[in-house]
Amino acid sequence: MLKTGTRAFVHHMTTLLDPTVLADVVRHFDAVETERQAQVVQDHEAGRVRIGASTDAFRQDPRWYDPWRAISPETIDRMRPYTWLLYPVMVRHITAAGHLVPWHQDIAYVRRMARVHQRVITCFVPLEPNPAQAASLEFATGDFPALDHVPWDDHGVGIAGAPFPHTIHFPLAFGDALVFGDHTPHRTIPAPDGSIDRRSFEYRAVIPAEALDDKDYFDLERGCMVRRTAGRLAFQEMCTP
Ligand SMILES: O=C(O)CCC(=O)C(=O)O
Repeated sequence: MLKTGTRAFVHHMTTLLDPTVLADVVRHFDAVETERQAQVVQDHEAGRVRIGASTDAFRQDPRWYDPWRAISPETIDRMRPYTWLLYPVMVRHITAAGHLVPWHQDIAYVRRMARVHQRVITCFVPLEPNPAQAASLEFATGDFPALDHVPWDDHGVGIAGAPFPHTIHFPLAFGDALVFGDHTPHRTIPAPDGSIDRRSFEYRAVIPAEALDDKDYFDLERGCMVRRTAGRLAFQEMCTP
């Protein structure tokens, strides 16, 4: 169960997702990446590709939700009350210094979206076989209100300077995730050997009562996509109500 009284937190969740399912998903990632990343239809997609993020065609693959389809009740409890994942997930393959995301709070990114959720959490899932030796995330420790952000090239916005004296990062294993609140300042850091070549997913999650109408989510409890319209729940794909 995650706390709701603070929006500045980070948890290293060991073995959150089944490494066998995740490895299958990574094979699919490698198989479709080149073709899907070439499908740049809108300007904002070109900007995303420039920072190591993904086109809509790459993001909108339902297989990215496979690691969540048959999870145990204990795993759902670890994510509660944030049990609806936004669709589509953010997919990244960073390979260059310009792909490193500057210090930011996710609330600043969320507020730039077409439709704004009041509060989200992020579940960062690294896809490299040994994530501890790959580029990762660094977090500022402490409690934070929503901080000022300034414009930041294709990344959109970032926090200026190097403002955080106390930071932390985590030795991740394949199947682990980092779950953090939308006031938690964080940035991308290169691998311990200085290299930058990392695939990852960033799932954003909300409390179902705080979900938006007419938008798709993946419901961890039902193991399928759901959507609420005028307050009524509609199920998609193979879903057991
Ligand atoms: O994937 C990264 O390196 C950065 C991700 C990030 O900043 C986020 O999930 O908010």
